[in-house]
This record gives sequence, structure tokens and C-alpha cells, in this order.
Amino acid sequence: MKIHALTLSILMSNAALAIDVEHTTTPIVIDGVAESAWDKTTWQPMPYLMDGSLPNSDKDFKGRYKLLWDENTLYLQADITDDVLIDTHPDPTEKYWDDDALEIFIDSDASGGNHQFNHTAFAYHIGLDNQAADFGSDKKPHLYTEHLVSNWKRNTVAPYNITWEVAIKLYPNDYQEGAKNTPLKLTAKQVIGFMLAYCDNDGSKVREHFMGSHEVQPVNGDRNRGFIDADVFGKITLLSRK
Ligand SMILES: [Ca+2]
Ligand SMILES: [Ca+2]
Ligand SMILES: [Ca+2]
Ligand SMILES: [Ca+2]
Repeated sequence: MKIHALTLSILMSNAALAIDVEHTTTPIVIDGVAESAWDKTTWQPMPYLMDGSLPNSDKDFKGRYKLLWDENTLYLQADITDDVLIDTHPDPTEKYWDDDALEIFIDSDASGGNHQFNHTAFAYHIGLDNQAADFGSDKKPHLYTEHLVSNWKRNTVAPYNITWEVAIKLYPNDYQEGAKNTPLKLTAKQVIGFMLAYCDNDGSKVREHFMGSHEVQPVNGDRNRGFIDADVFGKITLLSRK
């Protein structure tokens, strides 16, 4: 019976991962404070270990998130519990994955495939300084902070969780490095590749926990595939306008 219950819970969690995203008629203010427009959406979990060790969810790390959309923007609210906030690399393009970072994976047309050194998909590593880094076509890290607006606030009461809001613009598959690129208009029924993760370091030399919203199948034991392969992202569907 125990195995059946476990199997059922895995099936249910995977079914819940095909996420429908509600439209918002009110733009979200990116200030790290959740406004009432968020109330109509449900929380999605981030329970999957992709690298490092599994954290204690009481205070070391726990995360969940919500999504909304309008014509120009995909909105994300993450609710993050993390006992130690750390940013030991002041250069936002240096080892950003070893600082605390919210990592948003976006594949605007769900094309999938290898995106490590191209922009058919993005892996935005947003540091505590709200800068967003990813690899460019020259195989070096670059900032793509202009693609989004990010802001977070830490709650003043235990467990001192963080409300982290991000407004993201989406770009087409033919995004050109260093050129003027026009963000996509979002439309109802659009299907987008999406995954969310958090890099948690609390003082170690390297990242301690890398937790994500989707279960990644390991390749040679490695589940840290999202920054390379958009096939491991989940999918979200934009619901009709209100
Ligand atoms: Ca807000
Ligand atoms: Ca932690
Ligand atoms: Ca794509
Ligand atoms: Ca941390």
C-alpha cells in the first residue's frame, strides 16, 4: 500500500506540472510585495533535487511559485525560504550559480533542444542583486538583465521567507546576440517551455543545493541539465484573457 501511495503521489505531482497560467488584467508591480492579483493563482512546488544535497525544508531551503501573464509579460512570484542569503561574487557574470540565485528557464516557443550557447531558450540566473546572467553564443556569460525586472523582499517574521517577483519579456527563437531584438507579444493558448530552480549556498565554496520545479531525468547521473537542454523544461499554457 505504501508503494501505491508513493506512485500515486508522483503521478499526481507530474500531472500538476502541466501548468495553466491565468491572465491578469492588472499589471503586477515588481516590488517584492504580493498584491491581490496573485490571489487567483495557485502555488506550484519546487521539490526536485538537481545538484548538491537535499536541504532541510524547515529553514535551509523551501520554495514555491506562481505565474501570471499579460500581453507583454510573464510574471513570476517565488516564495523562498533560505536561512542564509549569500552573494560572494560581486561580478554578476562570475560563478553566479555558486551564489544564491533564482534560475528561470524560458523557451518561448517550447522548441526544446540544446540552448547552452544559443538563444533558442534562456536560463536566467537572477542573483540577489537582481542581475540576470546566462551564456552567450561566444560561450561566455553575459548579462540579460534588460529582459526582466526583478525585486524581492525578506519577510520580517519567522521563517523570514522571501517574496521574489519577476516580470519577464519573452524573445523569439531567432534572438540575435548584441542586436536589437523585439520581445514577443504573448497570446492565449501559447505554450511555453518553463522551469524554475534555486541555487542555494549558505557559505560553502560551491553551491550546496540546487532545487527545481520539474523532475529532470539524469544523463550519466547528472540532473543539472536545464542550462544545456531545453527538452528537460516543463510546459506552461497561457489561459484565455479575462
Ligand atoms: Ca508586487
Ligand atoms: Ca539555505
Ligand atoms: Ca525556443
Ligand atoms: Ca542561501
